[in-house]
Amino acid sequence: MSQTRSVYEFNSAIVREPSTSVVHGLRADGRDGPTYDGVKAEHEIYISALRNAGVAVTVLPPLEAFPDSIFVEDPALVFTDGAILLRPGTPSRVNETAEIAPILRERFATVLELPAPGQADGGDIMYTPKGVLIGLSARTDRIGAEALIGCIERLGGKAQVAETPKGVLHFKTASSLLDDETVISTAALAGAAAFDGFRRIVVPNGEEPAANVLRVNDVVFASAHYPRTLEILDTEGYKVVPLKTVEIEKIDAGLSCMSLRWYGNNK
Ligand code: CIR
Repeated sequence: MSQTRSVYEFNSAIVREPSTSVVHGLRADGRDGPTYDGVKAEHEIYISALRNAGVAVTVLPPLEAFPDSIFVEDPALVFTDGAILLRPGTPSRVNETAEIAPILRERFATVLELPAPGQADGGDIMYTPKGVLIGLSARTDRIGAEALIGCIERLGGKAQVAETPKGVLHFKTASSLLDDETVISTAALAGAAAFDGFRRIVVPNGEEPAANVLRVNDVVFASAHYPRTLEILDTEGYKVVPLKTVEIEKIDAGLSCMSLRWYGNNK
């Protein structure tokens, strides 16, 4: 991969407007779902935050048939040198890939497809300067992860498999890259071998969802309602953009899932 810039330097992103069916988005427990208006409001502020961070954002129309399709991070992976179409690991989301495929083919000269029968969700995939980490989870199986390593290598990158703690939806639900040397995670992932060589910041107990932050250029998007994590990030010198995630958290989502981001001239 001809990437000489930071893996969190982006000038392009794709997002998808929530559909009214987002109120039926997947969630692990029997909590009430979000309201459409609440998700829409959080999404609009998120788009503004991306634009304020210097990213050109393409907004795709809503897909009523896919309640979780606002989470465009999951059906594909994008890099400066190409894109990879994934196979999401839950039946209601598998066909989101076909919806995003033509959009990516318009923008990237190389678009690879994850070979069958493996499955992988973008939420399990973390870009780091040392290579891509692929968390195994209920959504990303070993066959999918190994096939994905092959695809990433074809694009000139490297990747390795990591473990996602039990009961956690995605690897990045519980961890994120903050800068070239630092990751933030829940206590459950703090000792992960995948993070050897990284400085580690651990979110306080009770603030686990705050581990899903999104570094975009010189700012860090973080959930607005985890005050102890916000204070740690501030003390560590990060330029934090607090964003409300109350509604999307009701369907097990965080800040990284709502965009596909890359650096390129292929917007
Ligand atoms: C799902 O279960 O697929 C959605 N309700 C949430 C997806 C969140 N995506 C992500 O963290 N990358």
